[in-house]
Amino acid sequence: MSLAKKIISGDQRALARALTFIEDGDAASERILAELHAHGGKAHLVGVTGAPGVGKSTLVNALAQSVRARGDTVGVLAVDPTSPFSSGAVLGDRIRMRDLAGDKGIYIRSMATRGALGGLSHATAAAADVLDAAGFDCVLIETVGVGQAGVEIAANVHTTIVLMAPGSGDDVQAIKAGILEIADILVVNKADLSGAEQTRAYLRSTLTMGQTARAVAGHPHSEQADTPSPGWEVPLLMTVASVGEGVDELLQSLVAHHDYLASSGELDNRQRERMRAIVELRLRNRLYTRLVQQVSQQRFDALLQAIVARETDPYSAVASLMEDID
Ligand SMILES: Nc1nc2c(ncn2[C@@H]2O[C@H](COP(=O)(O)OP(=O)(O)OP(=O)(O)O)[C@@H](O)[C@H]2O)c(=O)[nH]1
Ligand SMILES: [Mg+2]
Repeated sequence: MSLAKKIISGDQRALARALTFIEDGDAASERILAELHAHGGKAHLVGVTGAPGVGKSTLVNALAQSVRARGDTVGVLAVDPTSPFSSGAVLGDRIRMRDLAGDKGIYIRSMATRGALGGLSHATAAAADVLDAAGFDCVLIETVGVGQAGVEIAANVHTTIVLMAPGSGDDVQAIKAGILEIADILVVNKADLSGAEQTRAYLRSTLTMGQTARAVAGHPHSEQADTPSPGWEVPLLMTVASVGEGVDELLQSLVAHHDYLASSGELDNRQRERMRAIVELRLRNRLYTRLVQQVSQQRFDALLQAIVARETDPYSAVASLMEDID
């Protein structure tokens, strides 16, 4: 039986092997992903992002159990862009999750991205597709919301949960980095700490400003001006992930967002954009590989030398290289 068939039949060891292939950028992953593709497209893909230490792992852990309690199956990916090793927190969660040992309805995996083709974002998308094809109803993906990684996750999922915590000043930084724009659901975690209410009030006013600005900017010229859709108002929730407070409400918002996406046609749009990103990245990689195969190292080095010597420029050099490939 092929690895893909084993994955579809619920073999979690096969699933783990496929995810390792993806992590390592192993060529075998392409074949597996190709075979799995027809079986995907059913899972609700959810990204959870936020600054280091805001409680992402703790929340994902609690959310996963809440999803299970509802009777749905759940796959969890903790993606670490910085370290080739699993972070302590994730490992700790894994051990805690052993309480659920024997429950095939839950699968947890932390992923680093050594050498994965196309980097973190691509490996994450591929891993999510594998869990989707394996039949999990919900796939939760934790990424640290620092810089690009935080923003890129949104392109890989259907619903993005942005997590903040009181008192760190991270909220201001995050807002500057554009993290609010990608939030479908905004959560203030560590609501048990002082300052949570101020953080909520601050986010509330920022959200309201953003939504007003969008409504004004989008009104007369927007394509949807004459077909008003109910739209989605970003909920602002409070949680204490460490004791599971507010987690059921968060799950309700997740389900509501999925319903909104499905009924508004936005789910189809997001699926298409995900596939477009995957196809474009593959094409870019393949074309670049072809170029590297067809242009000799000497030719490349000579051009580089000429650029450094200012005898030619990078733009003409690329144009000239493009003429070399068929
Ligand atoms: N007081 C309080 N502490 C919390 C809460 N949620 C999580 N924590 C604690 O905050 C710390 C960080 O939690 P993690 O879940 O590891 O945070 P994270 O965002 O996954 O961290 P990284 O993956 O390292 O970025 C841990 O000590 C948690 O126990 C909460 O709601 N209230
Ligand atoms: Mg974590």
